[in-house]
Amino acid sequence: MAGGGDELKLLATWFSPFASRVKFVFHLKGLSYENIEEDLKNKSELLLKSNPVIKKVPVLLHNGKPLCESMVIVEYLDETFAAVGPSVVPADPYERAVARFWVSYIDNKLVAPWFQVFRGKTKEEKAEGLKQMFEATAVMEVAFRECSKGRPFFGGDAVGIVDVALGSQLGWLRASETLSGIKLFDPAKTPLLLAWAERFLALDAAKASMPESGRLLAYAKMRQAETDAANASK
Ligand SMILES: N[C@@H](CCC(=O)N[C@@H](CS)C(=O)NCC(=O)O)C(=O)O
Repeated sequence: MAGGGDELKLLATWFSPFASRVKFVFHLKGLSYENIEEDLKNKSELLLKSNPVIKKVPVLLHNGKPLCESMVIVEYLDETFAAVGPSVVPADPYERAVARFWVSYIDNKLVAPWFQVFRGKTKEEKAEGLKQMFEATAVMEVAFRECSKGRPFFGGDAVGIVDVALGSQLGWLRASETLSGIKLFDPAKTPLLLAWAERFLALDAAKASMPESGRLLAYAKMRQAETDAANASK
């Protein structure tokens, strides 16, 4: 793998879809890195020192210098190692700005409501989260048509930052679908996203960066049971 001379360490947890975004770029570019597995119930001094503001993974340590927030790290790696492997950030300023808009939309309108469904305290809260997720998925179907212009990815012929942002969430989205029996990506309503998801998951970088589906499903089941028990006792 490339990246010789640079020390790249990633503070992560195996199940984190946000850490998967960064791992995806490492694998896509063929950059060597050291994965440091965090226990989020007992965060290390290194994590607390490196990300004192939000105290979350992923954190990149580039030659010892910390950087937080998954998509900030993705763009930083893309720029810093521009000469190594494929690029995920569009070179054209307008296309770059549009792609960043969709990344922000994914985090605010799809991922945030998903947390509400998973962790919501009441049935109403969960139902509202689910409604918002379906609305956002319908919007992303149209966004895919517009961004891809008939090509395989949001980024066109190759994956871009929108693919990385959404694609790395697919493991959790699928685990949630299995647990709830509710399909978010639907052959009738979101055929383009359904086909895109298959394409994304078939990429070597996706296989190398995303959690194994059986292990993730067991973990999601356990977390769901923990959350339900905590809500029931309130
Ligand atoms: N917006 C952040 C989200 C990161 C995040 O939520 N990480 C979770 C793991 S999936 C975490 O570290 N949680 C620990 C905590 O909430 O204390 C990013 O994109 O990096």
